Amino acid sequence: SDAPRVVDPKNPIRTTDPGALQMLEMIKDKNIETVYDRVVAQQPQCAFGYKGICCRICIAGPCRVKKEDGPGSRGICGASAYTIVSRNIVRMIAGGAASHSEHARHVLHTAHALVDGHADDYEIKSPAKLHKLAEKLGVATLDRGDKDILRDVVEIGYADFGRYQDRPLAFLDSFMTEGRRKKFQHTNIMPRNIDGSITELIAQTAMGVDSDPVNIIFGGLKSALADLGGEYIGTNLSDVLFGIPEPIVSEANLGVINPKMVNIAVHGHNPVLSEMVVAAARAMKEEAVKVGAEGVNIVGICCTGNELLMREGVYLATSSASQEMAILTGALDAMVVDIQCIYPAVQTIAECYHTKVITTEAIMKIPSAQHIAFNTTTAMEDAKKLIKIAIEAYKHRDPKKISIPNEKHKLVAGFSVEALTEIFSKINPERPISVLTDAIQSGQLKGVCLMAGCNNLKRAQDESHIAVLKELVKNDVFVISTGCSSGAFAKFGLMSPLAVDTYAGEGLKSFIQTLEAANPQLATGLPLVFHVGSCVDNSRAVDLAVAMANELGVDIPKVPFVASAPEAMHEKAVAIGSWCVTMGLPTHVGSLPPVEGSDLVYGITTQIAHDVFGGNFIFEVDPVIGASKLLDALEYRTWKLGIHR
Ligand code: MSK
Repeated sequence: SDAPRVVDPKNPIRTTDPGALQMLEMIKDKNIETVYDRVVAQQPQCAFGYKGICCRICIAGPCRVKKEDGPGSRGICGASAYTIVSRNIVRMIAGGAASHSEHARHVLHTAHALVDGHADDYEIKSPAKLHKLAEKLGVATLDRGDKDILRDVVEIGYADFGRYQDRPLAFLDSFMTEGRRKKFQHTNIMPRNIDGSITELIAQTAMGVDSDPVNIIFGGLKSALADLGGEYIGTNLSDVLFGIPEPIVSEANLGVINPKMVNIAVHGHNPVLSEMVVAAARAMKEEAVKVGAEGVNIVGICCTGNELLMREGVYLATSSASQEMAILTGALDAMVVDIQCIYPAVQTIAECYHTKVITTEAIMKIPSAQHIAFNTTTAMEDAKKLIKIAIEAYKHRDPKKISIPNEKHKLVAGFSVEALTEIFSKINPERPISVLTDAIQSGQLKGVCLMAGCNNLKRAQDESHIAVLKELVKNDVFVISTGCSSGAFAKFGLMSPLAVDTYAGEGLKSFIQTLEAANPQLATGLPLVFHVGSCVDNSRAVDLAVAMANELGVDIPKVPFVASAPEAMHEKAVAIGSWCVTMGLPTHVGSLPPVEGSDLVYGITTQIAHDVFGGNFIFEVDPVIGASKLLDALEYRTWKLGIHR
């Protein structure tokens, strides 16, 4: 096998997160298996799978491309490496699009139940967002009640899932530049619905259907855009129901787990349940006090954590790869999970402690974990049940098992595009986004980078996120972040205003200081990196790129805007990266997806994509080199805009 051994046996420590490292030290003699052990045990990983040249689409296989030519160079049906690699990778896009869209569908169902009077625990928290959204979608607002408006918006959302007429996805089309709209139509990748795009892609890549890698990849890109449509539904309707994020102070890393309180981790992605858990926790403080605790402490993990951090200031305990660590503190009384990125192993570890793992969604159960079906009609009642289970578990804590890392950092989060626009508007109320584009045109900033994505233990956890960020900010790039990339920065104290002085280049520092001076109401100051939300909130980054394109009078491929997922892992990250490319963004990925088995597919994603869409993948596992390639891409774009430095 020539699969790269990604874990150096001499240095098997797979995290750089200071909280996780402390936790591992605390449990080192306890013989507890974690993800950091399992990734080592998986080495070396399968070379065929690694390169994407293992085909398991029919049960004549698995077929593996073993040779350069001859019968061993193809699958039993004759499928070439390029067909196998392209089919495999686009099926990952389908998985990602399905995940984001199911999340969106749940939020949509909740909004639908609210307007129909079946979700009394919810409300329209941001009528302003509703009206803005309605206007974008062409829904009339004059002399209409908010629930009536929301009903029409929800209908459009549902139509986007199943539209059969030849019209584009409203929750995508309405947010695009004219240039992107035309490009998607012209390349035949504009989806007309979400469910159909995903189904079509699975059918297209079934045994004996499409073998043309270019056609397969374009089918994948259509699903990637359907994924973005799902993200737009998820983000916008969550803002309507739970409020538009505004700058908010909080703390992150395992030290936010409080030994004196009933601790409940909410983990996954969907705010529909977790927002209720936060409200129920506030209402049930006295019940916690009755068992000797000081109250109920909700902490977040992964993107459920990000959703609550952005809107409620809930502490972020940790991110994806270190999720088991929260249970190992011995002071986590319950872990309430919804969907996506939840390791089944959390239950195995919880069984060594008093911690209750509770699943809540019909499509997400873990053997031996408790399941409480969450229902929007009985949302508060369900949330209270969950809190009661945690309070009961608190009584069974074993004080000898409690060891909480002292690692935690202050942070400022909550930077929706609306919040950023508001901040910029204090300098230029007429054209707020020009504050950002003018800073780029004057050379104060080099451009903007979206940092997104997961943890992937092919390199030590968070190492690449931190290294890429430090290179970018040192070189005056304005960085926005989502998902577990945000989690990394928050846990390391890099989402704090204090980090600006230490890490920002002179241009970025002066830009942030100018914003702070114009916004004295933001008493906490502004951070080094701006948290724009969870995985679905990558749609906010597109909103910012579109606003910049409109301000500059160009299409997105000309905007000095790049993206990076230094530790991409999930199928959702494959979908996000793919639509970033169609959007015209140079997109760095620091963990190689399985495309190296076909030079043709590799070339399409890294080069030909650029000719067609103006964006392309930059696969680079070395984070410093990856960052320098992003800086080159930004420099090229500023030069093309006529900005000579
Ligand atoms: S949680 S998809 S590991 S960012 Fe959104 Fe983190 Fe990636 Fe899950």
